[in-house]
Amino acid sequence: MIVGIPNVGKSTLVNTLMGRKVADASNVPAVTKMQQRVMLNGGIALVDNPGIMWPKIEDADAASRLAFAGCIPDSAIDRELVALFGAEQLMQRYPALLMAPASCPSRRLSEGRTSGGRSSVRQSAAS
Ligand SMILES: Nc1nc2c(ncn2[C@@H]2O[C@H](COP(=O)(O)OP(=O)(O)O)[C@@H](O)[C@H]2O)c(=O)[nH]1
Ligand SMILES: [Mg+2]
Repeated sequence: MIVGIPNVGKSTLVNTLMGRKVADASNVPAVTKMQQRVMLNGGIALVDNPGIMWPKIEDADAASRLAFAGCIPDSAIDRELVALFGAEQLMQRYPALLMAPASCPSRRLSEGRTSGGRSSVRQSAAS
């Protein structure tokens, strides 16, 4: 039985274990509408399920974290506010990772400019 909040990879796990696409998976929540049972080789049953959520989320931060994680459909959230909330969380929790060269386009850009005038954006756009 595969159970969890929406959009965390339950159906993808089923497909991976089966070695082929048997369940719809998507980067939006609430794609799996019904329970789906499939059999693995060896007689093990896998049961994919629609995501489950708390009936009522009273804590505003918890709701925002769930929204930022993609558990709540876009039609039910203010995308700009959720994005700002998420950016703030990431900056508070992972400042070093955000500033690492591989994850910071503005830093790559400035590095490109100081090393001979050809920015990495121009290079990748040309390739
Ligand atoms: N980065 C990453 N993305 C994943 C992983 N598993 C699933 N996804 C993506 O997460 C999104 C939701 O997957 P899905 O299987 O539909 O989630 P479900 O709603 O829990 O069934 C899809 O865009 C998947 O491609 C994973 O292990 N890593
Ligand atoms: Mg699913």
